[in-house]
Amino acid sequence: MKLEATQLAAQNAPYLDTHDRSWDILRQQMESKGLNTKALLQQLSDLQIAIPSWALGAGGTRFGRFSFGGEPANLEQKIADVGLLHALSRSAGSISLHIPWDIPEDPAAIRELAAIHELTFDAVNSNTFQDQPGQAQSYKFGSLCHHSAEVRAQAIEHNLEVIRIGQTLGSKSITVWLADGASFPGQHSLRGALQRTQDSLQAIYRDLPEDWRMFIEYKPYEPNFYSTVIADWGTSLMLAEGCGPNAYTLVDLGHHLPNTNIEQIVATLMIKGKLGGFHFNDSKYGDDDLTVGSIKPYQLFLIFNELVYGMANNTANNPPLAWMIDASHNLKDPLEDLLQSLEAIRIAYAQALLVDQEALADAQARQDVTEAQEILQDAFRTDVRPLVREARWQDGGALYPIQAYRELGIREQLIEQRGMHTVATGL
Ligand code: PSV
Ligand code: MN
Repeated sequence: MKLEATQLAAQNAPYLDTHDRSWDILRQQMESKGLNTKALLQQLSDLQIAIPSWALGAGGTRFGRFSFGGEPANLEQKIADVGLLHALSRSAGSISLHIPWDIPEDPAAIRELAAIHELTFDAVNSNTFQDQPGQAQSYKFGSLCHHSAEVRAQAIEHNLEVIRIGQTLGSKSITVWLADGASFPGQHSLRGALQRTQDSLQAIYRDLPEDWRMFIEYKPYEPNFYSTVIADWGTSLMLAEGCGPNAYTLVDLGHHLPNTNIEQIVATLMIKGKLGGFHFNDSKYGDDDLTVGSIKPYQLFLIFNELVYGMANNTANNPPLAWMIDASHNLKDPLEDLLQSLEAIRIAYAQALLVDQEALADAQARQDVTEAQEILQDAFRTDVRPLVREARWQDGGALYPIQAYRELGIREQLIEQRGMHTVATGL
């Protein structure tokens, strides 16, 4: 299923007047502050987010899974779903695949299909946290950190295989997330596990194509509950530095203990030129994988404030970031949830672009704490939705993506085409 421009134009028509009125007010307000609205629209339009192939179906928890019907059953259908998101939002221009869940049988045909939907392939993800049927060695006690050289060799080879698959699709990066760790004190040597992980990552890095980047995720716990080998950004950074210039740390917003100051981590990594990208989501307690911006929108804004500053003052030559969502949906229709996440990301970005950085630096220099807070919150409390909507509309998307999704009966059509009981590969 593919949405045509004419369908969206007809869908937008009745809402255009209302949108125009709110956009006029905001535009005048921004221009009176000396902001360049044309440049802002361009910056928003340029922000494209990769959709994770594993988030297009019902995620579920270990206690249950509730289907939505019409879920994509294969890679072609996943691409079609991301195509729908991109047509509606004009901000989901790529897809991030997880191997072996998404091995393309005919890469050329898959590339062609993606091009029809105006999509490219972002980072490919390896999976050494599950055993696959017929696999010689088990990852039950770790993969790249494992005590056994055979297990490590198998895990290294899997990552290289993921890179080769990514190359057939035009990907330029691999994201490595390891579940490796221990659930009980004494289970393994903390030092030995870290050392072996470093060696294994270096072995993968040695074969990384020159124009590729390797992203290393970190996460404090789950599935292991006593220690995780790559538990925090510092360990990830150390391992990335141990690999070489094309290895970077990837920040998944859900991979922190409660109340961690993520914007500070972002600032620190950018100062080192070692921030590779993001997995956006939101959480209250742990790696909850909830809709972006649903729990802590101010944190998201503060993260974007650091990003906007870091991209404008890029002294360490941090390369362009990989923007990805990593979410899971148990209650909401995944496509509606992803549309909400895409909107939340652009809203936070737009708000951060409004921050008067000069005035903020000045307030900081004068130790005017009150004013510094006022400056940030003035931007955060601006309703930038008309700006985000205008950027999307100018790019040919829907003024109101979720409303359009519902009014066009997209889920109903997907159920009709694919049935009620399809199950997407993924978690
Ligand atoms: C792990 O929690 C993670 O964030 C990693 O990115 C995985 O690859 C992804 O979730 C999907 O399971
Ligand atoms: Mn992740």
